[in-house]
Amino acid sequence: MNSFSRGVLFAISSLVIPAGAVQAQSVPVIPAPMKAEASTGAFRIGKSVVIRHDRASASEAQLLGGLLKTRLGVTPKMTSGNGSLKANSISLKVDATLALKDGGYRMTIGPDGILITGKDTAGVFYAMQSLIQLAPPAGDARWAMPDGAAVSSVRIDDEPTFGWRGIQLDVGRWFLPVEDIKKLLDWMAFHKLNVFHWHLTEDQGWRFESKKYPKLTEIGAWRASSPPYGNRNASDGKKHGGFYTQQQCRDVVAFAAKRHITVVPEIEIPGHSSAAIASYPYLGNDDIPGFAPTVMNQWGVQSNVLAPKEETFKYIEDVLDEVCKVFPSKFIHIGGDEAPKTQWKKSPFAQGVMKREGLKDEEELQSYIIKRVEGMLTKRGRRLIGWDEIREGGLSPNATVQAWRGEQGGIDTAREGKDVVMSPTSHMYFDYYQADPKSELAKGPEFECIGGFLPLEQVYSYYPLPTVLNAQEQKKILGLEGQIWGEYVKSYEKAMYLGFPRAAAMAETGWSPKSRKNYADFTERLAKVNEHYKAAGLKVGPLK
Ligand code: TNX
Repeated sequence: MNSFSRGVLFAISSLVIPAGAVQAQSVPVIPAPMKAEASTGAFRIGKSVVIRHDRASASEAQLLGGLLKTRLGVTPKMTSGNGSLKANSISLKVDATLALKDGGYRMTIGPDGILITGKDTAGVFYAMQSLIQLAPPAGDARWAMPDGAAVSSVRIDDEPTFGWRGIQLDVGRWFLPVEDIKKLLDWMAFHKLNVFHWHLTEDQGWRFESKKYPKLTEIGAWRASSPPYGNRNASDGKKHGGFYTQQQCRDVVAFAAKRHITVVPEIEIPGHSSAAIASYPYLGNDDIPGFAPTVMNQWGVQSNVLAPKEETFKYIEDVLDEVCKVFPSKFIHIGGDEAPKTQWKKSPFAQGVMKREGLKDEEELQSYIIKRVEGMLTKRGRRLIGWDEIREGGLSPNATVQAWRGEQGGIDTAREGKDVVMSPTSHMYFDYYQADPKSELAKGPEFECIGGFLPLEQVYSYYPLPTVLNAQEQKKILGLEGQIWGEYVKSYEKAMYLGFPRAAAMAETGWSPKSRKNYADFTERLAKVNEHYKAAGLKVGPLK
């Protein structure tokens, strides 16, 4: 259908379809709301608009005020209100009796005012995000009109489908400053995403300040050289690094919390640990020939893994203690992926531990380590989440598994009655090419990706509930998470180019009822949502 016939169709349908019967699909919001009924007229948001809020919604009102200030040039007046429809007002309130899931909301937009009722403060916040998407983009001339910008009348009932709607960002490979993290968090919030999985340690860099182990950042946060875009075997000869102070991490946590995003930190154990072992060589398998750990300058799976020494366990416990004090999240991610067993095979000490503990192979040694780490987290009231390799050698009693090598690890975990987050490479790896690699690379070496091919439609097509699971087992699937691995992500701009709009496609799966999902309709809404990206100067990937 060309845009002319679409226009005609729209004109006809607005004549013949009575108000109230307009399909939810036509509301240009991503993720698509559960239910949306458009009606006639509009509310105009102008400089004189008032934000009325109950006590519970004070923080949300502040944020809405900030969003509107960017658009109107002035901060709207704020006042307390009991949450009834008032002329020229946007009213916010929480009503825990609302018959919607947590995070759900009802929003009525009409000429007489806007009324937002959240099941909780998250619900109020999500309604605001829908409102912002329905309004013209920041910088649009309509905001400067005498009466302000019009937002068409609609009534929305909305709630999330999955509780875990995440993005993982790897800052171990390339450090990104706090300001960039905050911008990403704002764009996640825009699409109602609620878990920021912050991959803080890698072979190529340690990014979390430890007061007890200062060398982790004095040494571990820096590498001598990196592969440049365009030649993965070469070296740019430039020192690279950086880390977040605990204060900065707390600041990010608070910023995220206001946006109803939980920060789940990841500290990699026992693999992907070259930077930690380079900082404190005693943590590694220092009894093997040729042991000489360094912060790595190349990508790929590295052989350095933590040694199963009591001193190492003490170190892990100390670091996790600091991590738990800074990050209040229920879940702490301990990595667990890609830990080669070569060093343990060669290390007399590791072999001795296996004998002492009656472990039949190195997989069981890995499992022994993870179980002890789980104990450290349980003691602190936290839960362990790790990549699906933590299943090997036996899964810890209360562990949650993030499936990445396909869905199988997630399926097996759910069958054991344990929780799962789905991130299969086939659909959730946003570090893969989103368009033909040749055409991407033709735009410049900075468009290089690690490999793979994951176009938008494939992300959209994913559904994280494998049909081989029964209803009870499916309940163990907490949700899904898109991965922005960092090898080829040197900048915020690249992270956003790879992350969006694929994160928007994932958000719709995570939030909207399955029955609302329709790719053609999604891309039509995305074209409108892209106006918001563009207005903010954001360059995202292909929109189809
Ligand atoms: C595998 S996924 C890794 C990462 C890489 C990624 C690149 C996972 C748990 N480990 O270390 O960055 O592939 O796609």
